[in-house]
Amino acid sequence: MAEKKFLSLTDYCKYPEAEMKKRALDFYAEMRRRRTVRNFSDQAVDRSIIENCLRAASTAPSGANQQPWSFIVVSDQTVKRQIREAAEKIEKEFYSKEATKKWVNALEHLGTVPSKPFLETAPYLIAIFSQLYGYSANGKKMKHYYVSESVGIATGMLITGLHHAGLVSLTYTPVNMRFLNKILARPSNEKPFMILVVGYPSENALVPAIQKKSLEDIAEFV
Ligand code: IYR
Repeated sequence: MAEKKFLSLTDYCKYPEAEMKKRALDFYAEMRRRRTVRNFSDQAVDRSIIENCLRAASTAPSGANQQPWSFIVVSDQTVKRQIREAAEKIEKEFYSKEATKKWVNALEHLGTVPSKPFLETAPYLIAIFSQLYGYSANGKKMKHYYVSESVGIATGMLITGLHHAGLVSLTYTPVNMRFLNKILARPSNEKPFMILVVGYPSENALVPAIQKKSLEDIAEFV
């Protein structure tokens, strides 16, 4: 029999309206607790937690369902050190260059500096790559659609899943990340999207005193 092209939407759950309101509010309460953390503990995290968060991220919608992402999970101490060394080289230049002065000023309230010890302390660095193009079954180059949107959505879902599981993360993006292709032996169709640093916060972790914009400031109902 030919494979079915469409299936019934059997997994959809319709909740009573009161329950929907509670779910939306509860989810907001959980999400507003999420903070980007730069002070990590070296406490190990069971790999199965990361695996299931990645499975959750992999359910993200993507252009033409091409799923143009690769998640390289680094826990090896030597590889983490290599990533730290390469990243700090980029950061030293970033923080000292005249060309990025305005940008560096805009970051002042975050307290970021060129030194990135979390790249060695945190148990996992998830290097996320965008597949700019793919390959069809016969080895021909295949265009990928809406790559940055797709990878951004999957990354957002990963960040959400990790938070939901009880971990913290840092979206880390040095200005040039091509060194990741070399260190992690990724093919040239893969462009580094970000490093997601994952683990537990250190005991005395501090986060910047910053606010999110209000609903009125970000949304309009027309
Ligand atoms: N990559 C640098 C600079 C930096 C850039 C942005 I945009 C930030 O939100 C935070 C930092 C660093 O991580 O220090």
